[in-house]
Amino acid sequence: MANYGTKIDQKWQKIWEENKTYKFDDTKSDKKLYTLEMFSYPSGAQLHAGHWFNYGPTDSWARLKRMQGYNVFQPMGFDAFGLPAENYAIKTGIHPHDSTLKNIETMEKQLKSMGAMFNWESEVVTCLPDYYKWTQWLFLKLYEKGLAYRKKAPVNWCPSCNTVLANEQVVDGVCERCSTEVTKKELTQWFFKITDYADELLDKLDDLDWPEKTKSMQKHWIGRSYGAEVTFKVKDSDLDFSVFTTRADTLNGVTYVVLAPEHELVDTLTLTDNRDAVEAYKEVSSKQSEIERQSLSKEKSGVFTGSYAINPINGKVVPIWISDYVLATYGTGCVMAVPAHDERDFAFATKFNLPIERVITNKDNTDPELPYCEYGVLLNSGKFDNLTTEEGKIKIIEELEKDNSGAMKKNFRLRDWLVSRQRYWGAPIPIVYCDKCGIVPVPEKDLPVKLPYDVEFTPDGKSPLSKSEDFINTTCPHCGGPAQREADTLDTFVCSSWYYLRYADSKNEDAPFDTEKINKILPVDKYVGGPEHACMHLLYARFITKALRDMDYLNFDEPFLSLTHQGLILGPDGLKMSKSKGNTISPDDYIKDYGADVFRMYLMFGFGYTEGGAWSDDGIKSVGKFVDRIERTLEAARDVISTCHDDSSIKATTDAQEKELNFWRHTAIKGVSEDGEKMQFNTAIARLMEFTNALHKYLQEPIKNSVVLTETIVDFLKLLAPFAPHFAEEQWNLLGNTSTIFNEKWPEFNPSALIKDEVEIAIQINGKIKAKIDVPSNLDEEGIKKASLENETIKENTEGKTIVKVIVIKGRLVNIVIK
Ligand code: ANZ
Ligand code: ZN
Repeated sequence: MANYGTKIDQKWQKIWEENKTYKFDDTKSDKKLYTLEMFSYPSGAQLHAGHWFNYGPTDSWARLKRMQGYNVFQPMGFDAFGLPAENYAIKTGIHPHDSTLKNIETMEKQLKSMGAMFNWESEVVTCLPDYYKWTQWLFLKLYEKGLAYRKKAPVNWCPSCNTVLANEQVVDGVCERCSTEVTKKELTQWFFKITDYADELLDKLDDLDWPEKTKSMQKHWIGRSYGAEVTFKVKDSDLDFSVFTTRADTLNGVTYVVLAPEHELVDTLTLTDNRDAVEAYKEVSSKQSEIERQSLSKEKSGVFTGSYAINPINGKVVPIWISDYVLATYGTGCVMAVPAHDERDFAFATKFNLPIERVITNKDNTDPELPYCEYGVLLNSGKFDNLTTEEGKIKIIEELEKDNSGAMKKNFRLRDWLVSRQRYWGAPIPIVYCDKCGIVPVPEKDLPVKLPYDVEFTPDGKSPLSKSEDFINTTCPHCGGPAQREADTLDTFVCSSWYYLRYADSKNEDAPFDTEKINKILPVDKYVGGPEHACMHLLYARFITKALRDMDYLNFDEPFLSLTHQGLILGPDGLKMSKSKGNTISPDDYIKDYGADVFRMYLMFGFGYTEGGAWSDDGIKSVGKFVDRIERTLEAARDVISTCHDDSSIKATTDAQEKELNFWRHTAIKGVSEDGEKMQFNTAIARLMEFTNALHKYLQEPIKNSVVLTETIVDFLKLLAPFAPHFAEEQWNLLGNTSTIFNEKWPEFNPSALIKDEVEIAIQINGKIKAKIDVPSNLDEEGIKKASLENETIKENTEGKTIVKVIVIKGRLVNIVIK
């Protein structure tokens, strides 16, 4: 095997490091390019194929941009706090701090073996005090601005991870980490007020160069709907409550109202006779997940409170029920039920024999079957009859506004971000509770609030830090009296919500970052990572950027201008890699055999970057052979060049051969530049393969032009360099160059070289292709006809037949009609 393996890798990695080849010049403001890959969790001790697929091709992209004159910043670090590291520690019995730092060391080594242009001098590790000090600072700033607050609320609880979860971490009713069914718990917790930014988070999505699917997932998650809040008075009482509806047009069709079982008025509205049933129902529904409760197919259940409400539009009296299909946390926690025009209300009314009143008909006045959930024309709606539903909605809200019984209202699905975690391995929340002074933020000068090392961290539902006397007991920063520290730690997504800012000024000891500095380096121009963070990390980071902007710490609106999700590399069996299935691919073994470049190039050539696919050993073998072939070809080329120099004579090739070589050279320059830019690495590498073939063919010619040959391999190596950095650097060096190829200018293609002098013509007989021939592109119709009929295959096929007609389509096709 050729010697482009680990030895060459290490040689160049060392030289690049010593020469600081990839150092980012932060004094230059021109053509800065911040390329960022999602940093990894150091939970398992190994870098896997997925990391490689994220980092390798992105690095190639960044190298290409560098050669195009960009000043590239490509930092790397570790998302080191959080459940994965803690669970790993629990499994192995090693303290999370020790195992994490050890894993980081291993992963750093592996990452370095990739030979990526990472700016290691800007590394961040989120579990180290010099980082989490500033995560705590961020918390304090949000607190100062009223964007961090504490409240008692029913929260998602994972009984297996023994901690609360943010809404975003509950997927289809189960914990996104361990798939355990999530339950509800009433707890006092810290929240970040991300809902303050709901509108902007939604509206600004349109400006971003992000995958459409990710944008639409975020849009849906934020879930803005326009509707109305309508107030119903309780009959024989001075109480009232509001419902949120997107269909105010149906107000005349309300036949009952429903409160969520957790609604604060339920107890007051429940009459003595109904109390037992209501209590029993509340008990049962508290055990259900939101997903179960919202399921359309679920049999409807509920109980009557005994009280009635008054419809503000027509004074009609309707019963007040409770049911679990109404969620406490959405809208106002109660709905006006319109069984004629809403499926769930229809099912409920049918089951409990409640009246169903049609208020919408088709535009052509044919009464559609109920429930009818589309738009149409109003009827049974008094003075609003005959209005379209769209007009009716507006008119009815206007009517309600007159006596303040209703108003337009925007509503969001997005909830505030719950950031407290009852776990050990996270940044302590910098808050102190004092009997006298209440909630007291830790002053900035006392940061970091250090995470103590000696803590019993096996999860049991209580915050591990609460069991550490030394940590918990402190003095109040305000009055100096005895006080207690907050025992919860921060959701690890808080750590990762701002790491891309810290990279730009990672050594700053006086501040999280210098505003002037980061305004120069940020926003991130290209962000690459998995799609699984659409509604978590990517949303949180956008929120934090906007919040810091509003505090004047930065001057940009969005953290990540352009986003790409790499696909998933599957095991050879086409299934997701997992240790239990035994189908994982360990990059290290392959790198030992093939070197980092072949591994990286296979990932780029074997898969669509955003698609991924199943690993194949044959695939990497064939890329290995390709690199072998390049090496042999370049060696042969160098031989030719040096013998020419020896006898100091420049041999000339024929025009046609040079033209042919030039054609493939410029086709490759164009293709690699355009496809590489779009991260279409597989087709970019295919262009390099064609180019290699052309080079190889040219070298078979008896006479060669060494000037042309030299120019050509210089371009070839430049085009290859982003994809096989060590190998290309070595070959560049063998050509006698002493400085790095990555300081070279990217070649530009010459459009005139792309015009081929010959064109390929397909020859058909009675419409079926029989042969293909190359003819000069300026050959006239007669000439093409002649050349076609002289072709051997055509001669054989037409022998003894009558040629009725010959149709020539210039530049493409000849059709011979025979009988
Ligand atoms: C009356 C009505 C009539 C409704 C009709 C729909 C159709 P989106 O679009 O998702 O915002 N709703 C409001 N609060 C709810 C809660 N806490 N739990 C369950 N359902 C709730 O949905 C808004 C609609 O969902 C509202 O409009 C309300 O039902 C229901 F023919 O009000 B509608
Ligand atoms: Zn105090």
